[in-house]
Amino acid sequence: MASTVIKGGTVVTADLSYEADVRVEGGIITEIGTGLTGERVLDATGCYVMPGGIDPHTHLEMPFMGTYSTDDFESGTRAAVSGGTTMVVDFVLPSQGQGLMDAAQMWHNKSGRAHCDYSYHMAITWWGQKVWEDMEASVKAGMTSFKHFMAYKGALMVNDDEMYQSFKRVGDLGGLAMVHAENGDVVAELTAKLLAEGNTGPEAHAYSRPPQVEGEATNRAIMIADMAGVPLYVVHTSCEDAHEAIRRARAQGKRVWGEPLIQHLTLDESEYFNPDWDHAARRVMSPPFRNKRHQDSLWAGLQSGSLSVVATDHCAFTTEQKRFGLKSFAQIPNGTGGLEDRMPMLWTHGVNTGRLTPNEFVAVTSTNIAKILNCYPKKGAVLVGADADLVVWDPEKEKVISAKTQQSAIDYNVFEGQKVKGLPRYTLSRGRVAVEDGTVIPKEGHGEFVARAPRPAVNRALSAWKDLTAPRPVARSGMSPTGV
Ligand code: DUC
Ligand code: ZN
Ligand code: ZN
Ligand code: ZN
Repeated sequence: MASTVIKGGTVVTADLSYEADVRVEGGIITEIGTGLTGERVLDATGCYVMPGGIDPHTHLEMPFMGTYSTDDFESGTRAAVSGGTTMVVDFVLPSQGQGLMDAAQMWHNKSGRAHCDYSYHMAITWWGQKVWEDMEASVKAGMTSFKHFMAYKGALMVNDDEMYQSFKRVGDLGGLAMVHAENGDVVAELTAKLLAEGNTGPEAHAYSRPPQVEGEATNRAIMIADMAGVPLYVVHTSCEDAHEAIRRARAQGKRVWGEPLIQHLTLDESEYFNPDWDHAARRVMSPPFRNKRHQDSLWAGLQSGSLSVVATDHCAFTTEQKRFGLKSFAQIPNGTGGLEDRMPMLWTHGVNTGRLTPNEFVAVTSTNIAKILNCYPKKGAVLVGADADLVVWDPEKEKVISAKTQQSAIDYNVFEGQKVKGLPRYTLSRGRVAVEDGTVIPKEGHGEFVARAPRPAVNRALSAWKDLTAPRPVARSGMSPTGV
């Protein structure tokens, strides 16, 4: 089998930086050392050799708000590898009444053209016996993480009773509970009020989903997860209010993780007040962009370790699709792109500014989520035996982000005009060179599904609620005090 050697670079992992060559054969890393030779040599002089990025939050070709997100598994994963990301985790979204495995089959049918590996989270979009049963089949098929929408009332939202029952089931199956944490009832009230007052433009979007709706829902989900005894992953943590709840939970020993998006870290709410309607509408996503106070909180969370993962929520709609909402911001399809730009933007604004070390960069773009989702060290590692999902990162390479040169299939880029420094020289997907000197070498269908095993051992929250071991007086009903 032909071998490739990445030569002359500095290996950078979440733990260590050291000079070494890396040999790749048959899709995996077979040797790390000095003076290695191989049939093909990739020059990594002056570069960092890092685990390829993992974006755990994408919506490719997702049916949503009356349309489908425009980037599919083909253009989406082409954009991913272009920016140094070698694995995406997309959300299977069953329609109302649809079985989970039925929906997963639909996602398998869409993902056949992927250029890099992928996995799925399962969304719990409705609740019933069929869902309860299918959850076990989902875990057996390697889809062990279950997302719950606390917003999108009347569509995707689940109520607290359903969420508690589902969380308990996830815990029993050794899975990971996930939430989109916004109080959907309050969002619906605020949206109706704003529209009734004549506030129909995209700038009203941010007012319909203030930080409080996210802080409240995040805290509620954490408490429900604690009572259900399940670890919790909070997607798109955008504000201090949500971060505060996550920080507190972690300090109490709860297994809770927060995921800021590159968009929330680098773009702020002033975007919605741009007089150009298209400009503002293209940036409508949920949660909305926040102000600097919240951005500072997210950066501090990454630096201190209270926030664990940087993702994108990549859900790209064209300008034409955004214009569905010309008369009402509530009809603007929610979502922005970012897959291609996450790594260069985080390097530029995180590493080049001194906020993050290169090792911390690897942790928050790849290794942490590989561990949380239980696919480490197959993914997220530079180790012999690991998948050769690698990025040869040139810290001196620069570009100006532009829709004209992007891989994504939409007609604009929310980071348009931003100068980034730090880009892939090579991206390898299971050993295959997918980017060479910054140019994508496409191969549709190269990507494979990554199944993930459940993990019962870590599946217990540590709060007093669960501590029923101490002897306590017994009440007449036979129950003892809860100890809370
Ligand atoms: N938020 C978005 O902006 N788009 C997709 C779904 C979501 O929660
Ligand atoms: Zn969401
Ligand atoms: Zn503009
Ligand atoms: Zn999302």
